[in-house]
Parts: sequence; C-alpha cells; structure tokens
Amino acid sequence: MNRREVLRLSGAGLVAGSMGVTLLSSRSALAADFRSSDTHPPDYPTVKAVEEMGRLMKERSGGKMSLQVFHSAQLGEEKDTIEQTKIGALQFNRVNMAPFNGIVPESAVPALPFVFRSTQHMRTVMDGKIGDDILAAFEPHGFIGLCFYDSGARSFYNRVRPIHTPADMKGMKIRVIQSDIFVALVQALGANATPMPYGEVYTALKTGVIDGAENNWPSYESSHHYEVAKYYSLDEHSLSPEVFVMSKVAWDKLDAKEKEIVRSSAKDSVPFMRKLWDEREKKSEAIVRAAGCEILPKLDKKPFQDAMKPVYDRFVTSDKMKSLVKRIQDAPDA
Ligand code: GTR
Repeated sequence: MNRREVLRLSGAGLVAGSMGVTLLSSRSALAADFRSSDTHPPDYPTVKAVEEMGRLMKERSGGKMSLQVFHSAQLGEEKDTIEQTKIGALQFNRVNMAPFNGIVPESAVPALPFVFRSTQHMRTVMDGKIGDDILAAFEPHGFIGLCFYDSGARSFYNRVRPIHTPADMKGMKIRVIQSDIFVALVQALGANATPMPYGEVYTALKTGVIDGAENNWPSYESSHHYEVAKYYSLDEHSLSPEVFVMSKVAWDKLDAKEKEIVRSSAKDSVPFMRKLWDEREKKSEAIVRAAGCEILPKLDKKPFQDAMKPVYDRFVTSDKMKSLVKRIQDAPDA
C-alpha cells in the first residue's frame, strides 16, 4: 500500500478506532483495549516494538489490558496524533522526538544536531538518568514518557546532486520534520527548509516540489524515497531516538499496579526493538544499494558541525537546557 492509499484509509481507521475502545474506568480493573499510532508500515521496527509492548502488557495484566497498533498513519500524521493523544482520544503513541520539540522543551535536547557522538553514546545517555529526566519532562504537558526507541542516524538525500559539503546544499529545497530545530539546522547549512508531514514527502520529491529530505536507512527505504531521490550523503546530523508515550488522560485512570505494568512492558520492549532495528538498518541499506543509489560514505562532519552554532545559540538558552546538553556531552560512550 502506498502513502496515498494509506491516507485515504485514515478516515476509516479513525472511525473503526473510536468505536473499538473500552477505557478502564477510574481506579478499576475493567478490561481496556488501547490504541496506539505509528506512521510506519506494519513490518517497521517501531510498529513491531509497540506490538511487543502490547503483548507483554496483556500477559502481565492477565489479559485485561490490550493494545492495537494503527500503523501506516491510519490515524493521521504525527502532529495530529500528538493532539489526539493529549486529549485522550488516543491512549498511546510512538512518534519521532522532533514534533514534540515545540511542546516539551526538554525533548529538543536529543533532537539537537550532532549532540550524540555515536549510537552507543545515545543509548548510554537515554538508558540512564538523563533519559529518565527527559521522559519525566513530558508529564506536565499531558503525556507520560515511557521509553525511547532507536532511530539510527538521519542524513540528507536529494534528487539533484551528491552533497559533499554544506556548499553543495546551497539553495536546495529540503523537507524537514515539523520542528523549528530541523528548520534552523537546514537553514544553517544554506538550504531552504520546507516543513511537511512525512506522508507528503514521496509525492513532493517525485514532482520536484522539494529537492530532498533527510532520514535514516529504514525510513529512506520503506518510504520509497530512495526511488525518487538517489543521492544519499551520510553526514549523520541527528542520532535522536524516537519516543513512546501514553496519554496522561488515560494514565490517570489506571491504578498503581496497572501503571507499573505499562511502564515495565514499555521498557522491556526496548531490547527487542534494538535487535530488530540493527537488522533492519542492514536490510534497508542493502535494498537501497542494490537499487543503484549513489551513497556518499561517511562525510567529513566537521563543516556540518561547525555550521550548527546558530542552532545551539537559538535553542540552548535556559540553564536547564544548557545543563542537559553538558550532561550529554560529558557522558561516556558506554
Ligand atoms: C522517521 C520517524 C518517523 C517520522 C519520520 C519523518 O525516521 O521514525 O516517526 O518522524 O522519520 O521524517 O517524519
């Protein structure tokens, strides 16, 4: 199914979803059939991970708490599903960190360009106290941060020419995820940033409305963007993980034991997800390479990193943000 068909189905998904939900009544042990959203297709590691979380939750609650994942953006694009989660129409949601940047200030820190040195550094930081502090920061805004899932490295791809240095990006129209940090990042590299929902990117690339976008191997492949934008330059500007949240409206209806089941099931789905992620990265890379895309191997990151000062100057302003960035930079790789 392509993105357009998926979008056509999204209305149907909403209707089916709203009819299918039974919520736990306050502090009771009634059965609950929760819903979660994901923009990716059914075989994508984030979808599989949330299904695994649902399996654990069902098992640990003796069958009372179950979860259905609405994949392929059936319930809408990420910004819309975040709204639905906030009001409790949707109980769970797996989204990228970036669309949360304007809602939860602390979510901006892992989304900052080049803030992590490596995947191992990201995992160490986000699995520890810093990650827990960032998850806790979601609660005052109406969300319970449950866990982070891997998202590899985001790099630029386009349909015009290989990008070796920021100078090659001058004047290019690059789609970014809907976050001011990503807009600033692309502008700092001399390109024009076009924020756009994920589901519109394939057609925009194909018709030339945009020249390029940025993402990790599995998204570049599963979205079929590689078929219409064949230059992929591995500058790896973002190693930000994804986030899995619960609606605080739904959370407040759970008793202490149910809350513990939700939290532990989410955390315990992370190693499962990482295994799938590592496998999928390799598989997606092989598909993209076999299709004849021009991959620019690890670029010299320094000119890209040097261009990021205005981004940090603009977004890392409060003492809280400065301290989080410093704690990340000071954290060991393993
Ligand atoms: C993917 C991410 C999605 C979505 C997408 C995008 O890597 O997993 O949640 O945010 O990027 O670029 O919009």
